[in-house]
Amino acid sequence: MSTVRANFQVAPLSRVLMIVEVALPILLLVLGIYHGFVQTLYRAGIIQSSSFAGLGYYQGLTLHGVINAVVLTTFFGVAFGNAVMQYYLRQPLFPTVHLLSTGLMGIGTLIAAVPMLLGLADVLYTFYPPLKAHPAFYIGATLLVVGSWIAFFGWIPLIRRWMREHPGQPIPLAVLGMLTAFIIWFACTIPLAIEVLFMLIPWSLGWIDTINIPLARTLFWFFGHPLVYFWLLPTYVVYYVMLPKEAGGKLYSAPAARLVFLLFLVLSIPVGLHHQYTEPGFERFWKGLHALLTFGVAIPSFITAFTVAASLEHAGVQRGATGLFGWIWKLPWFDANRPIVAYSLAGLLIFILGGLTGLVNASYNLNQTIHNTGFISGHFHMTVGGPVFLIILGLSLELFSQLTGKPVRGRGWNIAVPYLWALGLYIFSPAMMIGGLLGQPRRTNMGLSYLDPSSPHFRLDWVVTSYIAAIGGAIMFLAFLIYVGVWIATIAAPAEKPAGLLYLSTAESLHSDVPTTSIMAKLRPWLAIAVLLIIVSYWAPLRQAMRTPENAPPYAPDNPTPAIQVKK
Ligand code: HAS
Repeated sequence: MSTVRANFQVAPLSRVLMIVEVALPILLLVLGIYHGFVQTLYRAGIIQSSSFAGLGYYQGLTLHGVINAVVLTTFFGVAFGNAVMQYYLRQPLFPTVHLLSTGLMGIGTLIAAVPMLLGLADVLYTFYPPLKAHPAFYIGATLLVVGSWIAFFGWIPLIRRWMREHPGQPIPLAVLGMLTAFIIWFACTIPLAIEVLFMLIPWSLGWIDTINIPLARTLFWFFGHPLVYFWLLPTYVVYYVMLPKEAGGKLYSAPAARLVFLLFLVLSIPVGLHHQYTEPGFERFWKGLHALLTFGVAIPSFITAFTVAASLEHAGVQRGATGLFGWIWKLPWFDANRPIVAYSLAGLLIFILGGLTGLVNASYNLNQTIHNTGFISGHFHMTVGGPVFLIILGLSLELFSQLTGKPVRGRGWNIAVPYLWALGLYIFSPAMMIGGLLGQPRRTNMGLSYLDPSSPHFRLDWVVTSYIAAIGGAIMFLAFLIYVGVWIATIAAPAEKPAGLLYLSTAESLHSDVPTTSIMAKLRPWLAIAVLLIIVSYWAPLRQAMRTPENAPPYAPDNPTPAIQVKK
């Protein structure tokens, strides 16, 4: 694997647009994280209303999920992709394409934010029916997605040009990682576009009265699970490309890393029915097939666990470690000048439990116990809320610093953030998971009678797990406040370097990279298998979902009765 060490000077327009791409979602995150924290307080009965701002439970939960899981991740994916393409391909972005892409994403976000803030879109980040939003929510979300597609389309000519100019070299690993992330994203947002354009928007505009819920949900989960790998792959790019170097060593195997990205391309999509095990209407065989493929998509993460651990061991040995586990203590856990190490290591430690609980979810029988319980919230906070979120926090600040030339201020505080967050998460998520195993639902606004000792529904065990989760939530909130403080100090600092000098540290590989003749240096065969698997796994379930009569009226969870929601 070739390494690039020189800085890359980002063009002035792209520099401004990239600042918007990293800073806007971090600003919105203040609202998103706050609403997560108040959820934990509300569930424990510490506050009576779900939000100090007086919003409804589902309204706050929608803001929390949409900002944290959709807006932040999409903006970061595009910003990091833009950085990776410019840095490794040594080419500027097309200015018009960049402007259009960031503009559409920003406008879409603002359009979707209005109905969410007005309580006209309490549909959660999963937004499938019978929950119904104002049309502006769907239109805004569509613009956000289209903007991210445009960024992706703009990278393709740059990659092709690089390949023409570098015959005999496989594309840089980071480029492959971001390319696979966006191919997965593009492919999985097509069924979402079908659902939104042909079902949800006409329904919310009142052109049709009822909607086929199983079909809408199937199209949503066709998108919804690959989505999580769109979130995860930029994190894996950092673990493979940047972390080994920052930790003081080399990547153990570039070919293994390439295989991981290609396996995700093949296996990320045909697994969505594992979110629908409990739903009727699908023959068991198809749920079983999706279960099998879900175990398949865990394999690239297992390969990652071993490859990243081997790379870290190599780094520890380079730093003088001896013995079987001596490398662990030699890693620069607390080096304030290498914050990406702290953000990565904390994330990896979280992902051990986050990933393993995914395997529990994937098991058809175990899923019957934990589906729709707090266990699921425990799982996804240790995945998207763990490694993914921490890499987004760590790198957003770093990119902002490079794009503005301002040094990161409060470096010691900065590296405290991931460890504090991990501590809070290791309290919050297991409490949610245990609560889930005790039958506690993942969401609730039904009066919380389990908190009331005089109620026949009183559940002391749920009270205890909710309190522990609130303690974890408070620690996570504190970590985020420190992070915001570091951002404010950085923004206030005067620039010390020229603005827009991009630098992404890049590890060499211990094992030589693949030759261009290798199947691992080609995309087409993997794409062909991916398409085949999607057709095989989704053909029958989609037909089975379409058999269901279209008969469901909308439902508003925060406000179930008003006439605006139930069309007469
Ligand atoms: Fe998941 C539900 C199965 C991974 C996110 N998942 C969700 C939801 C979200 C989510 C958001 O099968 C909720 C959706 C909703 O709102 O309803 N998930 C899996 C499986 C995996 C998995 C099998 N999920 C993720 C990732 C996510 C994510 C990644 C976000 C980024 N998930 C499910 C299922 C459901 C589900 C069911 C539906 C449940 C239901 O009933 O509703 C796998 O990909 C996980 C594989 C990962 C591993 C871990 C590898 C470990 C690593 C760390 C190594 C550590 C090192 C440390 C090297 C096997 C890489 C070294 C040591 C030092 C000392 C430094």
